[in-house]
Amino acid sequence: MGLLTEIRSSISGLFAGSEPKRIGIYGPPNAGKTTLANRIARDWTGDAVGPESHVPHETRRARRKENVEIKRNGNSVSIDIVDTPGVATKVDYEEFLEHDIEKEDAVRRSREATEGVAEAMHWLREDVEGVIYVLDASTDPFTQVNTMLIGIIESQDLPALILANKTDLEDASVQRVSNAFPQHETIPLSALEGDNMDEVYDKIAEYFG
Ligand SMILES: Nc1nc2c(ncn2[C@@H]2O[C@H](COP(=O)(O)OP(=O)(O)OP(=O)(O)O)[C@@H](O)[C@H]2O)c(=O)[nH]1
Ligand SMILES: [Mg+2]
Repeated sequence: MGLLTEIRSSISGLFAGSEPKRIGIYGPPNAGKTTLANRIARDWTGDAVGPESHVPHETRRARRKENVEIKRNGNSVSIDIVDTPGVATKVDYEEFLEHDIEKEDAVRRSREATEGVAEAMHWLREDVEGVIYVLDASTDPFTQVNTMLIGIIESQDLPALILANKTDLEDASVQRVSNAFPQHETIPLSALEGDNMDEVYDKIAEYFG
């Protein structure tokens, strides 16, 4: 190795440990991904990532919040959070019509959401180094899980933290979510109320630190 190459590689070695990890927040539409991304961003940087909405497919392009530094027990872990559009098997414009959105707007939204899903899948294969998988604990996990997404996570061997969100709702069952992912640990939370965020941050540090 030439001297210059050697110097360059030792310099990049110095910085390798402090490079933020790119963590994608994945899951079905309406699970609370943006609510969670905003909570994490607000807790550690003071500003939000994007708008939250009860209308599914609110997030239609992936959004990134860079360099979020989470401090845990004297250590700190630096992550870029990528909030992705909800991954559904298909995006139907009629879904939007139920939310009082005009047809033309609904068709545009469903086209954007479909492109967003393809983009989120692409990032999962090419760009993301860890996954936070958010499910709505108040509905059946088997209707929410996308097998293609799980397949990519497994084949890329990405560290994946499974979160059972919306535990504040009466119908929430964390057990149902953890039964759907027997090989993983499932962490309960309410992104909306901010319940159990300490454990979520501990796990983020443990999985992605
Ligand atoms: N009760 C309850 N509602 C929540 C919670 N987290 C999110 N929500 C609500 O669920 C709805 C969807 O939240 P978002 O954060 O926009 O969901 P998303 O997963 O980003 O949805 P898309 O961008 O459409 O894929 C909103 O009305 C949120 O207020 C929670 O912990 N408890
Ligand atoms: Mg969203």
